[in-house]
Amino acid sequence: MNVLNKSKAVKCLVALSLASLALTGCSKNKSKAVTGGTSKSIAVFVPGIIADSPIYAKMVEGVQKAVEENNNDADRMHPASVKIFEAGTDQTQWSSQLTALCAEAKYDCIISSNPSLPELTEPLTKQFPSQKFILLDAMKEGNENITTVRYKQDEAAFISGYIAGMMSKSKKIGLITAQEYPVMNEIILPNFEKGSKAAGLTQSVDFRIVGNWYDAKKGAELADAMSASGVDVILPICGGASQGVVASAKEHKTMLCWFDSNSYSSAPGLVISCVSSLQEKLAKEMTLKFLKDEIKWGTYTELGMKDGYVKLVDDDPLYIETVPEDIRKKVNEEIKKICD
Ligand code: RBF
Repeated sequence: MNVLNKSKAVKCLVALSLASLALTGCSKNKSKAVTGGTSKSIAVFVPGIIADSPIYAKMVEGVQKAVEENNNDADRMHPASVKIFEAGTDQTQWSSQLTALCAEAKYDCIISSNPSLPELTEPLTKQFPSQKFILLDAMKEGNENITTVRYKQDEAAFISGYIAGMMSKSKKIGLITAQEYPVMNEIILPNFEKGSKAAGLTQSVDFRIVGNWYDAKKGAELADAMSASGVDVILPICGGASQGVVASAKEHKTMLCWFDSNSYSSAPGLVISCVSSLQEKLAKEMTLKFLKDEIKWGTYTELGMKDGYVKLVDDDPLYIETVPEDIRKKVNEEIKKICD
C-alpha cells in the first residue's frame, strides 16, 4: 500500500467510526452498529408539561431507561437514540406539532401518553404510513401503526372513592379535574362515586373543572369553594393546578386523595390515598419491546391492580400513620375483591 492509499484508508476508517458514533448516539457498542445492527430512533411526545405531571415524567424516565439499558447491553445489535419533545398545554397545537415530528421522518417510533392521542395520531398514520406510535394511557384497536395500553382507571377511582368515603366526616367528597374528557366523565368520576357509596356515602361527588392543566390559582379557588360547602376530601386530577388544591387543603385541613404517583409527603397527614399507575415500568417495557421488534401493532391492552400496574401505595409510613388500621384493613379487602 503506497502512502497515498494508506492515508485514504485511514480517512475512510475515521469516516466510518464517525458514522457509527452518529448511529449509536452515545452507545458503548459502536462496533456493533457498523457490523450489523440498525439504529432505532425514538421520540417521546409529552402532551403537557413534564414537571407538572408525574404520569408524563414517569413515561420519559421509563423510555430513557429502556434506551440506556438497550445501548449498554453488549449483545444488542440495535443501538437506539431518544429525543424528548415537551408539547406544552396548548392542545390546539398538538396536532401540528405531531405532524411536524412525523414529517421530519427521523423517528421510527413516537411514544406518548393520554386518552386523546389515538384521535390525533390516527390521521397521521395515513399521511406517514411508516410512522409507528406507542400510546400509553390510551385505547385504540385495529390500526397497524399504533399500539395502545390503558390503565384500569375504574379500579384506581373506586379504591380512591372508597378510602375517601371511609375517611370523610362530613360525608361530602369532591373531585377537581382540569377538563372534561371521556375517561374522566365515564370512568374516573362514576367509579370515584361508586367507591364512596360502597363506603356508605349517599351524596353525589362535588365535581368541578379548572379549564386547563396549569392554573394553580384556579385550582385553589375551586378547592376553597368546595371546603366552604362542607367537602372534606378532594381528589385533584388537574396537573399543575393540583398545587393550588394542595395549598388550599393545607389551609382548610381538607383531606386529599391522589392519582398517578406517591404524593403523601406533599401534605403529610392530609393525603389519605395515593393510587399510582406504574407508568415508568410500562414505558420501559414497551420501549424495550419496540427495540426488540416484539410489539404487537394494532392492539389494545388494559392493565390494572391484578396485573400490578395500578397500585395503592400502602407501605408508605405516612399512609399507615394517617389512615386508621381498621380502615386500611377494609381497603385491603376491597382491593382483594378487585384482584380475585
Ligand atoms: N394528566 C396530567 O397529569 N397532566 C396533563 O397535562 C394531562 N393532560 C391531559 C390532556 C388530555 C387531553 C387528556 C384527555 C388527559 C390529560 N391528562 C393529563 C390526564 C391523564 O391522561 C390521566 O387521565 C390522569 O393523569 C389520571 O391518571
